[in-house]
Amino acid sequence: MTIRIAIIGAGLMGADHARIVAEDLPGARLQVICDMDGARAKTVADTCGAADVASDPEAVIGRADVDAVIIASPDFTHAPLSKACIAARKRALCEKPLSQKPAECIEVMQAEMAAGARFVQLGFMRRYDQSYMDMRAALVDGTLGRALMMHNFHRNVETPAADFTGAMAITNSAPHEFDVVRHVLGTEYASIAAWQPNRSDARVAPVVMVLETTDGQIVTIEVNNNAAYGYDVRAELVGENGSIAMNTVAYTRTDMKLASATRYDADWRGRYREAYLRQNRAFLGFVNTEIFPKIGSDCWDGYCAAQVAETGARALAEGRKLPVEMIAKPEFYA
Ligand code: ISE
Repeated sequence: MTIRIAIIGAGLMGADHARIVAEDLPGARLQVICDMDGARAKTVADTCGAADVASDPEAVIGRADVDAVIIASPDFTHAPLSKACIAARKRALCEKPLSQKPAECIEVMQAEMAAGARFVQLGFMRRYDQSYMDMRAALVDGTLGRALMMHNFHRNVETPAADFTGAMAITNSAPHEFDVVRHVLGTEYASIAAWQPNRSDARVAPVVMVLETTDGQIVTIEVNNNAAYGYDVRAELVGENGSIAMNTVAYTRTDMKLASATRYDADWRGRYREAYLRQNRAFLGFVNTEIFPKIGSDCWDGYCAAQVAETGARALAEGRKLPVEMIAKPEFYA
């Protein structure tokens, strides 16, 4: 059976998901592109060959000719639209974050629990990136020994908006790190502290975080949303037997005029191309089998990321380390 997919939101990520569904997802068909901006929806639909365009997301979710939904609309719509998908009993791949408010994540979990099944997979695609998969495998099979530390760098060329703040670096960009690190380590966070150096201009400075896990590991995270030179993500997992570091991913190197150079992408879509593809294939498997993908992010993971992000933003504002206080994990998400 061909799965008919609706994409809600035709911005950068919506357009990327549309391309993946159209070109790289055998067994799926692009049914509807939904966006408040009709011209934008039409451009993506025409480029990717979607059957239809629409502007009302709730109506799209309810359509009989839509089997599954990809939510790529603005962050504040993620939780309400996830709940609409649960109510319609349709599987959704929801871009991160589920919500920036932990309480709203809990509401989505409650809706799923009441429905008695999982419906929402979150777009924390880095879990499907080979570098992090290698790190996780080395911990699971024991070759690296006990994990001690994980160091992470997350650099964007520039902020998406001029009024971007340090708190937003923690609630918007850092959730990728929060999620993938707790996935690799298989643990939760106990505390977080955050600081920023001074810049010479009004742009948002990097945020540097130090976290302790409940299992006694130390995690460092730098998020620099104004790194200027390119999109650059690095990570190193240090265990008792050695360390595993992510290599810079570049398909080519140019040697010329006594110099050797590799290129950086301007944003994350190239760096994580393979991860998005694997994630979306896993989502299609979820739609077909109703079995939640083995390494996918669920609503509990969305709640955890939101809770640590919210605590991190407070730790930055207060200039001190704060405990990460989480609700007990519902049995449903075990
Ligand atoms: C941005 O918020 C994202 O969601 C991207 O996936 C991430 O890679 C990027 O660095 C973030 O700033």
